[in-house]
Amino acid sequence: MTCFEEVEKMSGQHPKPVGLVLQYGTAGFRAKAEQLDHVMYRMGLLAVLRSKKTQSTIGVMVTASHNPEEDNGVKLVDPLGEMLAPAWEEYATLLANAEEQDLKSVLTNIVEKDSVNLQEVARVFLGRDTRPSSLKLAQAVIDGVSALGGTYQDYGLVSTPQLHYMVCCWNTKEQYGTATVEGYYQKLSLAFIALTKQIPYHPEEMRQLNVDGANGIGALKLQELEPYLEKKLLLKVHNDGTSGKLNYLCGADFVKVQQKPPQGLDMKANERSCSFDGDADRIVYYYIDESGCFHLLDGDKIATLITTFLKELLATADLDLQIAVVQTAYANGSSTRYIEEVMKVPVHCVNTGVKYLHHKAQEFDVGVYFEANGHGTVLFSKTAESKIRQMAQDQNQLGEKSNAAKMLKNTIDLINQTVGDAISDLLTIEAILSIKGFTIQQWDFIYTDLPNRQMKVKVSDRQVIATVDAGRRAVSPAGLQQEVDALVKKYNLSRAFVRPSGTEDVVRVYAEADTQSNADTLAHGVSLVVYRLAGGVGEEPKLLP
Ligand code: 16G
Ligand code: MG
Repeated sequence: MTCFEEVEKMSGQHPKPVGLVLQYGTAGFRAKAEQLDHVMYRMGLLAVLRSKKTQSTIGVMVTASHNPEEDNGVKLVDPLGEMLAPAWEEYATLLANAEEQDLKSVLTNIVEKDSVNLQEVARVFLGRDTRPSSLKLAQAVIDGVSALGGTYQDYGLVSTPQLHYMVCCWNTKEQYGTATVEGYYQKLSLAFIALTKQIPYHPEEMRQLNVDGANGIGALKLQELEPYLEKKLLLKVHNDGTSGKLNYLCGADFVKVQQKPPQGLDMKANERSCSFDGDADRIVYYYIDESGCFHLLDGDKIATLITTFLKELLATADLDLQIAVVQTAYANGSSTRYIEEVMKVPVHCVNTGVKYLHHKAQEFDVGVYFEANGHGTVLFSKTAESKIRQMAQDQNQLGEKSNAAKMLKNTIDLINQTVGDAISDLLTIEAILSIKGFTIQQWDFIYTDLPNRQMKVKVSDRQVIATVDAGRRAVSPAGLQQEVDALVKKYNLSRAFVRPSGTEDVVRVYAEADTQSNADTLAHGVSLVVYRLAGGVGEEPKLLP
């Protein structure tokens, strides 16, 4: 195959560090930026093959999301804006780890196994985050795309969800929207303004929202969006990247895991604030009350708010559509109980990782999925969408029913159905709060979170831990789950689980219980069990001070 000659020639400029083995994990490849040049080049190659195979445009996003600034990563986006198909994740891993001299045969194997027609044209959409290393790594992707004769469009600095959106728009012949960043702002802002049309302008302090941009791409993109919002929403963007470091002491992951406000954001009591992560596909809200106590409104609270809103609208519109919520093991027990028992909406628990939630949510007319960490969106089935659009257009429908259908239609247009999107989620949440006239406290009081704690344990090989039941029970090493169960029994309203991280070389421990101190002690106890039975390395886990 002559077309691989150029690939081999160019590959010399993107050498693979000897002995380096990486895996296409939960969210693509992630590693120290200086280790990734060859991976980027090869993902450019793979994107071309995937594009030929699907006869569609494929996305390549250069980002390591909430990881430290020194890291980087890459993920591929499939034709409708979904995550890369699992079989191709394996190809990605094989390709990234192939020694120089085997590159050609790995490519040939993929082509043969998946019957890729090399004569097809290939097109790749490329995006990158604000990391200093991203520009050079994006160039390596371009080299890969070009070496295999593909064409590309470089969108430059975009959020991950913007790239997903663009890929979906292009491949649906722009039915989903216009495949430009302006098209994205226009679609979202029009839907936001239409959704909140009947609400008079609230006083300025209610329209104001503090946003911690994690010193990343989200801050830049929000500033571009703001003029489209006609002052219905006043965004005060902090950690906008002009001075601070990406994700350092700020961002959604920091706030969620540390359960405290980010640095660089001076909040007054009861002010509504939120944080994005480094590539703007996660969002969490929070506030500080009059006594200085910090309150976090995470993905579970967001899912509850959005589901309440949608369920009420579906009832008012008298639309018989099935709504369900998809969560992971990290969902706070109080949220699951509230959604199932009070709201009477079915909840499904799946493995950690966006692709699992997304996939499950596709089974319902209206599938709301959120990870506790703030990644989530709503999926509407084709049937649901057409019923809603039809009713919204129907001149014979009057009053409340017609109004509810129109609001549902605008919500469909506002939410990014390709993937969780901090900007689109922010607008959806703000619209709902504004329509319901809710303060952040009223939203927070819907249910009370169970105190919880997350810890990490370093072990020599985290793969010794195998889990079942959506990551909630460990089946190896032997005896581990029994010891966890025994510890859990000692507390009230308690729950704990351990799972190997898909993005870091650690085992994660989660515990919740009736009080913070019980959750802390339980998490610590479980961490010690992991350390002892799963080959802990370094210092023993310590109880948090
Ligand atoms: C990635 C996943 C996220 C998941 C997290 C878990 C995507 C796009 N992102 O960030 O959904 O919650 O990994 O990380 O799938 P962990 O395996 O290290 O706990
Ligand atoms: Mg992210």
